[in-house]
Amino acid sequence: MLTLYGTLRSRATRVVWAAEELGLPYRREMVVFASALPDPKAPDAPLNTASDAFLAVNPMGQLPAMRDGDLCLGESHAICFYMARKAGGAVAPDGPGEEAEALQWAFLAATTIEPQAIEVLYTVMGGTADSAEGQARIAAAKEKLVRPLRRIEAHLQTGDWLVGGRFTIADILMEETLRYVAAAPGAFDGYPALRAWFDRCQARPGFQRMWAARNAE
Ligand SMILES: N[C@@H](CCC(=O)N[C@@H](CS)C(=O)NCC(=O)O)C(=O)O
Repeated sequence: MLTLYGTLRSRATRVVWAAEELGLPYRREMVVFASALPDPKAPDAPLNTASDAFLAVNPMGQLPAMRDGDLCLGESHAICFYMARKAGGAVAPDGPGEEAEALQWAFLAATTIEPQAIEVLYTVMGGTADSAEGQARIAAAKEKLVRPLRRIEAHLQTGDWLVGGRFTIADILMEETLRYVAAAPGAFDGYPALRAWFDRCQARPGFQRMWAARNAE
């Protein structure tokens, strides 16, 4: 059976949510961040991102990772596309056209949106969002997000989902990236269709199951 590695306090949320939505059987193996341990290489240390056993699966030492037989993958988007191809069904892109559209949204999320999303998240998590410097960082990130968010807003004005008129992994990958942006006050002000779609995504039973598991960690 396919194994998904990682604490849900990481981008493992998106691969677990995707597996849930795709109806793909999987087992989850907890991997914690090496940075959270006093000595990640200690013999009694829990499986962590610096453990040799984990590095054998993902030599980048990052979460999430996946093993399916001899296939080992890092990179959350690659894992989601692999699982979608394997599972098929309505949540997977259907055919080369839909797959390319889903990839288009996934690359937009990963390359253009995610750096700004991480900037917002780290500023908020670091507790500096209210400082002048933090506010400036968030404002700069939001400014850089105007073009992609307008693009998504315009697309969602014409339909409920990103690809194929139905919920797919494209929605998962985009929502999980924008979830970090949502930490900024008023992040989606001026983007009503995007806001409604974001809420629709989070109302999915698969998201709710994943979120409950994350909160239980
Ligand atoms: N592009 C990678 C990013 C992976 C990544 O940065 N993961 C974070 C957790 S969300 C991590 O493992 N950070 C610890 C580290 O980089 O050492 C993906 O989407 O899977």
